[in-house]
Amino acid sequence: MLAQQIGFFDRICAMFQFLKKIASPFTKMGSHLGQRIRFLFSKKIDDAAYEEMERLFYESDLGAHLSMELVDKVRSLLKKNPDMPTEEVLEAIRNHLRSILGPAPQPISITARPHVIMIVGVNGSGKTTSLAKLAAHYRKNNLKVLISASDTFRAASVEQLEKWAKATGSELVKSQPHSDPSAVAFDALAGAKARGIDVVLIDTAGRLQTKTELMHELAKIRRICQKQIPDAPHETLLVLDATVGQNAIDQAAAFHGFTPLTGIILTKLDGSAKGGIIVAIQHQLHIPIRWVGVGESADDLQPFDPRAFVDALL
Ligand SMILES: Nc1nc2c(ncn2[C@@H]2O[C@H](COP(=O)(O)OP(=O)(O)OP(=O)(O)O)[C@@H](O)[C@H]2O)c(=O)[nH]1
Ligand SMILES: [Mg+2]
Repeated sequence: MLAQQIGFFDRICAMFQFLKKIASPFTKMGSHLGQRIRFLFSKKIDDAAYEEMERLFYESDLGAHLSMELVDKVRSLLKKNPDMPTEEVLEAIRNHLRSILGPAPQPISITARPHVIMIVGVNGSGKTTSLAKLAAHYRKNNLKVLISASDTFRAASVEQLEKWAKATGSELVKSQPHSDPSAVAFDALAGAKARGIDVVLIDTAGRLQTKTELMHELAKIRRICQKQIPDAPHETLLVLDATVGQNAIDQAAAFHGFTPLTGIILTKLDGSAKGGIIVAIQHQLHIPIRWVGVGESADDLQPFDPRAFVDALL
């Protein structure tokens, strides 16, 4: 009886978690930013209050430049209309953030076959897990997926991919540990062309953006892919961990310099109370956020929705 009750309780908890996730991927994020700004407005707005407002924006990872820009905006609005209701000020801030983020990115249509997606990023940012989530997404759309295990640096990564390939019904091309990652990608693309694969997902080893030699390796993988398919990779997605804060900007700028990025997957938003980094990246680098990771399982990946994001932040 007790076991039955516990089972029932677990199911209710799981259902609750699921509902929370589908309600908004950003449920956990930033809710206190809006509350704290409302609290500031409940008192007198003086220079100290503006300073505090700037600090609140900055702590939400919006970056120094944008935090200042937002405070200037509020200052000029209140100068023109000192009695402006708080909710109108907040809506003006939301509109400013929305204009930076732009409309939701159009879903990328798979026009080339195979459509090749290379996944890059620093160690542990969530590359392999995000790749698995993408494999699950494309498999759900009845596309044939092949994974290239081009992280030949970390032996365990092949095991990790074997598990995911099996779970998602994807094919896997792998090689010996420490073999050339470009050679694996070359073989994967050859196999994909021969076997009528729709989507190729290339996993790569984690690398620090400051290690130039390793960054050149990414450019090499790209060149070798083009020997098989001249316009591959059709997408290069940088996986960024939302919890690292402003360092994500440095990562994005450095990776973009070595291999042009077509988009960003921002992971671990389920564990972040911030997320303003999304706007800071758009503001400074104009690289679209395509997907957000909100957990560790295969279906915890969602297309980025700027409107839902801004509403959750404020
Ligand atoms: N909570 C949460 N955890 C995540 C998310 N994405 C990945 N992880 C976890 O982050 C850890 C690292 O994920 P990996 O996918 O192995 O990261 P990686 O970038 O491939 O790592 P390396 O290949 O070693 O560079 C794992 O424990 C994942 O389960 C996410 O969106 N939310
Ligand atoms: Mg990995």
